[in-house]
Amino acid sequence: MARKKIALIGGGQIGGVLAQLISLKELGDVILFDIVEDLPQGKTLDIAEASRIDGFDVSVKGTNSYKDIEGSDIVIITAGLPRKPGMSRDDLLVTNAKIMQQVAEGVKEFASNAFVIVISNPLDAMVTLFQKVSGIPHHKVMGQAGVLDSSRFSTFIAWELGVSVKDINAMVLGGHGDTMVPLVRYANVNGMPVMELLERKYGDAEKAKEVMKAMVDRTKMAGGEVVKLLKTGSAFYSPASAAVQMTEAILKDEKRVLPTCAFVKDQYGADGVYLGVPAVLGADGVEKVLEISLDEEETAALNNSINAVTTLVADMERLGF
Ligand code: TXD
Repeated sequence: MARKKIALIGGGQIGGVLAQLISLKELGDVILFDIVEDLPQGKTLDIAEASRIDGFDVSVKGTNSYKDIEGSDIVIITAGLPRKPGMSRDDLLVTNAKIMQQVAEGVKEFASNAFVIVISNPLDAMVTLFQKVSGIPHHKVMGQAGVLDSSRFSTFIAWELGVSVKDINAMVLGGHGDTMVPLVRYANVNGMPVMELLERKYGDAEKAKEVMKAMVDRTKMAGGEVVKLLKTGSAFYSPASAAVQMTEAILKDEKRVLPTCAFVKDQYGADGVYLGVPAVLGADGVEKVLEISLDEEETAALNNSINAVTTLVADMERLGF
């Protein structure tokens, strides 16, 4: 079987970690694209020179030419500016939309058969724009946000309960912004509801709710928390790990159920929009969106998030994108 080819558009912080992780896991040959001359070449040379030490054997190269992404099986897009302290993801709209248009043209010309995972912010709008400009079918174009947001939520739960994060299952749906919806009721530790464990820990249902609310709020603001600490950019290790998990699910046809920014048709009260939902990822990309019942509060929160995403996309379209 021919080796897979993975193109990374954007050779900044996330792009660099993606190139390293994909090489370490030998998921395929890596081509790292950036408009900055020599940057992707330098990063990939550095990564390749660790191959003897880490024992991986794939080709990892940098480029400033879209031609080199030709024949890619997967394209992961991080091109665009990250947030600075005090900025919301939506503040990046105009700058990153211009970049995303160029990227979509490049991918359309040279890798229109690829599966595409968009990471650039504002995520939901960027995925929508990329799909529109590239014309690549909806099931092959998705965004990464939920895997990371869910991992953040899981990490906080594990710390709070003093148990291994490996046993936490918690999911975040909705858009990748302040309106995201951490699903508290479904969060569990190997099947045991997190809320019950919190109630037992504190012997007080009200206190348990308070503690959970703090974790939910921290999850929603987790990106901003990192931005505030880094001061010069946003999270990059964890978003790269998240996109690699999605890439692996597709390349290995794993049928993983991962919260994905996927095109939703008449599910969860949304129709014809990209939204964070539980999706089955396999050899056909987004193979299915799984629907679960939501209570009144969860439905209201998700509707609020759908509205935020729709408004942002409408703003983008009004700006001529
Ligand atoms: O979970 C998520 N989805 C995210 C998304 C979590 C964290 C950060 N997220 C967003 O990813 C962030 O807000 C940014 O929009 C992207 C990329 O973040 P990163 O930290 O990697 O940003 P960098 O280091 O600034 O890298 C961006 C690179 C940089 O090297 C630029 O030269 C390049 O993008 N760039 C371009 N590449 C290709 N084509 C064009 N036009 C272009 N313009 C800039």
